[in-house]
Amino acid sequence: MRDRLTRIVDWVRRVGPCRCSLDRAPYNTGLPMLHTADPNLRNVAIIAHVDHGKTTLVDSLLAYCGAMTLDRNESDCVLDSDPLERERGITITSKNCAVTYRPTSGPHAGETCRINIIDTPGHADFGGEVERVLKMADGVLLLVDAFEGPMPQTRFVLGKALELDHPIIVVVNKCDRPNARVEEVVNEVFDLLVALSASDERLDFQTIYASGRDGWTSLDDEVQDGDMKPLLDTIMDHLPAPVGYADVPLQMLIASQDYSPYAGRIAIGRIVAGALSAGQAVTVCQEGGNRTARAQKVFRFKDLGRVPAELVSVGDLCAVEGIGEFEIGDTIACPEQPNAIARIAVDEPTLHMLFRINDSPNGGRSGTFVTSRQIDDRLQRELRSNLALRVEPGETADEFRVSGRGLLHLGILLENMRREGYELTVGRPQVIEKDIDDVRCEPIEMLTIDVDEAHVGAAMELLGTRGGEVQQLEQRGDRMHIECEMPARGLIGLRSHMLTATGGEAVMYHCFQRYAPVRSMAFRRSNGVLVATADGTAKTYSMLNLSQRGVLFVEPQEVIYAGQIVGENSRDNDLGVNIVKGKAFSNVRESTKEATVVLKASRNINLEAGLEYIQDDELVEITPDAIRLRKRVLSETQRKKDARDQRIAAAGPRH
Ligand SMILES: Nc1nc2c(ncn2[C@@H]2O[C@H](COP(=O)(O)OP(=O)(O)OP(=O)(O)O)[C@@H](O)[C@H]2O)c(=O)[nH]1
Ligand SMILES: [Mg+2]
Repeated sequence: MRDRLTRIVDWVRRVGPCRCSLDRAPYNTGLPMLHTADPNLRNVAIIAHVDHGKTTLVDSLLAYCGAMTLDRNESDCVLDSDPLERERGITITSKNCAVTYRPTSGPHAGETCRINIIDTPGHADFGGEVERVLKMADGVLLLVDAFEGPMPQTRFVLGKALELDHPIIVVVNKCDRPNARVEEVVNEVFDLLVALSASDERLDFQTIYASGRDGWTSLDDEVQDGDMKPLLDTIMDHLPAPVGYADVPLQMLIASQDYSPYAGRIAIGRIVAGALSAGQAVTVCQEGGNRTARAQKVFRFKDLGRVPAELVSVGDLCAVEGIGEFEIGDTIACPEQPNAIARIAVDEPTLHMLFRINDSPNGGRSGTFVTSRQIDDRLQRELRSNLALRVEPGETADEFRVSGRGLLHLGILLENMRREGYELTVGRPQVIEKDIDDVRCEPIEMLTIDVDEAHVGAAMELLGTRGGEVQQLEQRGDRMHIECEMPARGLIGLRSHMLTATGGEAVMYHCFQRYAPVRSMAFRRSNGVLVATADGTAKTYSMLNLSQRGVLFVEPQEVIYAGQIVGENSRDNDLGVNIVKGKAFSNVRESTKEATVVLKASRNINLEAGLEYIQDDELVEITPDAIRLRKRVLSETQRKKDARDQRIAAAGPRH
């Protein structure tokens, strides 16, 4: 018996949780068929490109099942609960929730069914988050905007779902849009599945037409009315119930986490084998070795929250309190047979940045955490939940090389740190190159741009200057849709230029595609900067004069230090300026009448704009109350000396 159990556990461990499906039972292992854990349970992840309406649809499902009341006049999604998510209108971390549903027809009529729902972020930079939570699901809802159709991130997340062989329900969402192209979009999804080499079974997908915002779903593309019942029925009828062995030692894969000020860290994951009861002694299998602990409280997901459970069985998702420190990817197992499940692997980062202490003259004025040790601790904490992040030591003890999936990925981390009271300076984002077969390669991204016809020329020209290769150009409604392959390097700073070139009309997204040999192309900002040469407060008198030379980034009376970037020069060279000089007073009465002059508005530099703007010799200073740009070397004399040395070195030795 023990031998059989060991074989079963070994098998589950080898293939991982997502291979445990009825049709791929381990026949050739001589083991019995896996049995269904709970026939009325479903675990479903919602995946899509950014803004295709995932969270809005989950909100509607929760409201329909009575988990909450929905205020349709409220534009924010209830599930996007983090302040930063509400501010930006995007999902940053995936969320677990569950609905209880009683079908009135079909095989489950009259039974109480439970559906665990995992809402995922759609932005490409949070792709790592999607990759790991997909392991908790048995099937996916692939949402596609009825106008936009499949976009780069649709391809990425669908590829990940196919890798795990998850059954798919395609939800054509936003069918209420006046320019919806429902039939074409379904065909495009089919083509995408073919391009991703999906099996015949996956190509035979069920389609639902929906408007998550208006709260209806339908099996017929002609019917634009109803409620969420068709979708819930389709989930129950077309997605499999979880399967697994209940009578084997416990294995739970930690795929996510939460935090409570009372209970500390909470592990969230799926019971892959066996069952977990509250108060049970467990072993946490970690990379560095095993550790015994007690699962003090165990919770099931219910509505928007969690409810305590005595026992959670195989196939279910749960949250566990009181097991102490853990990492995402660890396994909670039973102490008698502590077998770890293969760790969750996510794609590599594509961008890195230098994080360093804030050593500018203004440093330490508004932040609480300013030392390199505090920054290091915070980054180490982030690593536990942010699987796509990497942190390596920099050249000095005050620097860290932080790598992530994109500018937004690292930008959100910096914004969170800033709000928590950290101060730091960061360098220019750099793409991560790698050697493949002795050839230096750089990441290439797939960029899509939707723009009105009048601005196509300007958009294409800009793409050309940044190394973009247009793959497709087609008319969609009254707009043009451009698909283009572009080195990730060319994307840094592209958004603001694209918006300027297209009069704010362009909507663009990008997603990692592949690595390709480095193309020798350097992008420099076309304008130089105005750099302060003295400490003090910015004076309106100087600002009036300087506004002739370019656009200023600072406000009157702002505290300035020498080496701070105070504006953009209208020419291509950097210019030292004295912005702190006031008007000299004298005893002589001026004969000219004071004229009323109006100072041009300054350009507001936010965190992401700052990161996209700076060059290699510049830094963004991030404090809880300000974002400033500065030169890495603050002294003008030193900068000139360094530039001269560089010129001499570049010219080579004299003969
Ligand atoms: N017309 C229309 N708009 C919708 C519908 N569903 C969502 N939206 C709008 O689309 C925008 C994005 O909705 P979200 O639910 O936040 O999209 P999401 O896919 O969760 O976005 P991320 O999590 O950031 O990837 C919001 O402005 C919604 O109001 C719909 O059915 N019809
Ligand atoms: Mg969302």
